[in-house]
Amino acid sequence: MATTIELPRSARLSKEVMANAYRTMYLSRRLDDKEIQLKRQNKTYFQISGAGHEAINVAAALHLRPGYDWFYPYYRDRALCLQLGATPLEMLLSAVGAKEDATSAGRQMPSHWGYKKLHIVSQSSPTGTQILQAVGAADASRYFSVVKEAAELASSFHADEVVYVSLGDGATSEGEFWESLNGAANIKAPVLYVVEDNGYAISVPVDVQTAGGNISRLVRSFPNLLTIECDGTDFLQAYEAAGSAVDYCRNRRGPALIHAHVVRPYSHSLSDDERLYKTEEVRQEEATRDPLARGAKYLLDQGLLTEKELKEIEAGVDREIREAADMALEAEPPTPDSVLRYLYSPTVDPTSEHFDRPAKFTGEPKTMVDLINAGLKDEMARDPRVVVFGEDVADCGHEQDLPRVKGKGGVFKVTHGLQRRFGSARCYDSPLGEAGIVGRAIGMATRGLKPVVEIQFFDYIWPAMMQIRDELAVLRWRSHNEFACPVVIRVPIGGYLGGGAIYHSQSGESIFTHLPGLRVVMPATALDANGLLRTAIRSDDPVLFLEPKHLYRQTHNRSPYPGPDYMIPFGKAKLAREGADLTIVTYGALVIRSLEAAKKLEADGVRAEILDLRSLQPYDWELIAASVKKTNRALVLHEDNLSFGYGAEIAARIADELFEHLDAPVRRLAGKDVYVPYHPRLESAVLPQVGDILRAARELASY
Ligand SMILES: Cc1ncc(C[n+]2csc(CCOP(=O)(O)OP(=O)(O)O)c2C)c(N)n1
Repeated sequence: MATTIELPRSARLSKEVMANAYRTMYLSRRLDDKEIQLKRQNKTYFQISGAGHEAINVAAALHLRPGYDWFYPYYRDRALCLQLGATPLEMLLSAVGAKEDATSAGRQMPSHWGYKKLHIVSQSSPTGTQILQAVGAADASRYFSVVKEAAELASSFHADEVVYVSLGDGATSEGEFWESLNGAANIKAPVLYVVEDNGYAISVPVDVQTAGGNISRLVRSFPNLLTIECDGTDFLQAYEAAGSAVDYCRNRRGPALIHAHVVRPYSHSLSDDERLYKTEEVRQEEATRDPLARGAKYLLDQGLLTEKELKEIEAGVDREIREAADMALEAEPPTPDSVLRYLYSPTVDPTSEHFDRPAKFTGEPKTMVDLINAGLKDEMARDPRVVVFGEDVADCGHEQDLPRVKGKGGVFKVTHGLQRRFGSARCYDSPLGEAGIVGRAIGMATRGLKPVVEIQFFDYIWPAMMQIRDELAVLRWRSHNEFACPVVIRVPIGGYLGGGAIYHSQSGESIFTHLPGLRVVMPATALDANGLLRTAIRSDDPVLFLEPKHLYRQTHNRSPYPGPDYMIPFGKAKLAREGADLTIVTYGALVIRSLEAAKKLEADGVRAEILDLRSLQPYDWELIAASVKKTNRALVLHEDNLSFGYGAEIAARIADELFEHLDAPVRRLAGKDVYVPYHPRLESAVLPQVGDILRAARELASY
């Protein structure tokens, strides 16, 4: 029987490829040097280098396909980006923060890569967020391969595409790394992890950082994960490793992780001096492993290049960098008036008339849960890109058991029946990890899907905060509209449950309305929930969709089904009650309580006007102003804590812009500045009650 001997891949590399690889490595290093020089001349504002990481970078890029595969590179990946097709001029335009900077138009620090045409997704500074998004991008790949109608609408999808993500040894300590490995290994996501281990995270040595000092040892037992440890400063070794890992991912066998040992000769960044924490011996030993010097020596030793040819390559690169630097220094800076551009979609405006669609009612009145569920079903039927996942949202985690069980569909049953109707590819349980839910959703949305994810309780949204604050809300703005991630996050919120206590009754909407780039809505009725959810899903911005869970199954806020096209624009409040004597501005669970208080106020001859904001960011200033101009008195009311709360913003703006119309100070009534306790008597003492509203309104009316 014949035996096939697999030649090492590197043995098949031509002289041209080797010389070209060296050229990219040298280009990357000299670009770092140029940026350092420019920074020292105060012509740029920040520098962080890829020095020492060039060999593994170029080796990996040679096995990957720009504009075909997807990339989530770490800030040291200059050589990878160059090898994929980014140009020295593009990089130097980032360094000077030029208007024409392709990555961010002067908004991000340099080395925060992002080149749409190459599928290099805009990167941020948090050291672990990119990893979960990469799993999301790979999950999108899985989705497209199963839901063919969605694939037809995708801007780019290839059945054997790979998602590259890199990180440092320090970043492997982030929870998001471990969360991502669990997720990727579980679904066999085609993610190529490259851990570029230069032995330090700023000043922290890897043996202080990582148990046992070696990340490969820790990750080896993940099922479906291929791990390869290599010397990432040795180009040929790195090339072999990357080849095997990429093949593994392309063949859909699972994720692969390359643990590449590299060096970091230029300190952490230009703000760091490694001599403060590295001994001279360590520095000298690292210098012997410099990939650039090793690469040049190999080419000469093997006779692949002569000294002269090497010098010619280097001289060509030096010239190219000089020319690029001259051009970058001439480039126009961004204009100050551009600074607010692209926080939101420039083409889809969810506050516009387009999102104002009338209801066509049918059937009996339904609860808020029913009409959110109906809205999800409508949207999933309308658009194959709508995908629902989160903790417990599926009917049954074991699909084969579906015929024999009734189905769960979320702890509040809001997603009940979605898996059964649309299949397990379109509605599924995620692992219990909120950063993972949002991070993966961001990766999927970047690729054109419309994830509508659930965070089980608002109280548990915090692990996802980094993804929401630093990624979800920011991606479009930081990439100057090159990338977007219009995810909808549904979140049951709030108290008045009696027994919900500290960790099932929290509010905190103002923390999110404070984030530019994020839309925040909170309906109080079944009809509004249905109309606003459709708007959220069809808009092109990320939306935090807050569902007051106390209102889920009430009878007072029910409505017949309004039809599959019913929509309410964002930023439009509802006049919940007309009045002439004072304005109550509120939302969520306090709308019904205000209405009850208003009825009682009638007995005093006071007619309260009640505005249900519904949409918290943007909010309906026009209606607030019109109402306060009419009543001359304003009470702002919410369930969340009083201090630094949502009402402070509204009250301040009324005081500021409507001062001449006021006959009394602007009043606020809100939850006490404490946590919601378990016993219903204690809960009632913390959250505003009808009696409290009545008292506050009477006081204000008689001021
Ligand atoms: C979440 C987060 N925490 C802290 C920082 C500050 N910081 C920037 S780089 C860095 C060290 C990263 O080390 P490593 O992952 O090993 O990458 P290296 O810089 O060594 O290539 C730290 C702590 C950050 N950017 N993000």
